[in-house]
Amino acid sequence: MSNEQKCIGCGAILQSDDPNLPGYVPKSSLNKEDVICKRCFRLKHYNEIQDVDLTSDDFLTMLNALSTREGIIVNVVDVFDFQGSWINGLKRIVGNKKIILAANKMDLLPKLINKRRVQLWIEKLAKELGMKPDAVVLISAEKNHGIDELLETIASLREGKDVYVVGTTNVGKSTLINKLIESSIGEKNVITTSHFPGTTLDLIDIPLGDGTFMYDTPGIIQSHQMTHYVTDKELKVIMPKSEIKPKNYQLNEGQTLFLGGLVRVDYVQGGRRSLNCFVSNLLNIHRTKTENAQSLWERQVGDLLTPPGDQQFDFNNIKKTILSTKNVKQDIIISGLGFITVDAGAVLEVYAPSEVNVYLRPSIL
Ligand SMILES: Nc1nc2c(ncn2[C@@H]2O[C@H](COP(=O)(O)OP(=O)(O)OP(=O)(O)O)[C@@H](O)[C@H]2O)c(=O)[nH]1
Ligand SMILES: [Mg+2]
Repeated sequence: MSNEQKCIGCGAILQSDDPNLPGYVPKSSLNKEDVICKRCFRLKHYNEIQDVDLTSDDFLTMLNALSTREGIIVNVVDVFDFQGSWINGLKRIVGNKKIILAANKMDLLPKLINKRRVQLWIEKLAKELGMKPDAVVLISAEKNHGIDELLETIASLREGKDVYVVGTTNVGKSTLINKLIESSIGEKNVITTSHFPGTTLDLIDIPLGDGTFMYDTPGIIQSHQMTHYVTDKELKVIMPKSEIKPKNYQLNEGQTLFLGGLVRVDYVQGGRRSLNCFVSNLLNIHRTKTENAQSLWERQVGDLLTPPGDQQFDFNNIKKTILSTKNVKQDIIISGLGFITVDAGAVLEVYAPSEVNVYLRPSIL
């Protein structure tokens, strides 16, 4: 490892040459202990993000560098956006290491949901996506649930090796590590966390006491998530913070639901039925007739149908996805925004910004 000093909040190498680049601190702070950079300071105290020039490829390269090191992997995924927070080919990227899948943000799912079923559902999806994890643990880093079980699982699998916590941006890697630090030395919020994707910028090492380390890593950017196409203010509306209260709508064919003004869901065929929406409690859902939907969207985006604000919504960049639930109950996923549970036998058309993934998966319920 280099002996360059790093920001304890985000892992960026400290420098005092350019305030606009990662790791900036005034010269006078450079040689102090436990320094945080200007960007982390502003994130922690004002919740303001300073953009950096690192790309998706830079972060993948960092992850790929783990392949030559010894260690085990804790892959944090977001249960609310499981496939959206999946890294394809992770085992290949990090070298053939043991993988613990930590399914985070369990607190967002309705409490009535059966944990055992969620566990099996995750194991099944992981298998379909080509991974056979050595363990799956359900956690909520924020609420401190399942953390002891995760620690025990790590202890039983790591055989004295380092532990790398990896995942896509915003899944809660740093929040999780903060909880682990807090439970061992009592200090709170050592690492910077935020609702902005791309908070952590480089590896951050946390000593485990026996000469080995746990590492926080920068998240891999998933550009197919809605979170990348909204403003900072809108991000606060669409990112759920507490247990989601599903909103259930009884629809007839020819009716449409708007999720804010970001997504239009036309119910085309399948008789009267319910669409159960799992999105942030702050996101407005609006029902209308499909025949009026497009003109309403264009007139009311940014007003009745918000977020987005009207200023930047691009109607030329909308993609239509036709979905049919065939013979089983399924969830329509709108990556980074949420999902809608629909029973068998429905045809729907979903309009969303063209970069955002829209697809069906077996229902979590
Ligand atoms: N509801 C809920 N939110 C969580 C949980 N864990 C983290 N979050 C929130 O998710 C957001 C991202 O958390 P971070 O810990 O910064 O995520 P990260 O994976 O380190 O993100 P990057 O550093 O950008 O890769 C923050 O707004 C957290 O408060 C959780 O268990 N439940
Ligand atoms: Mg982080």
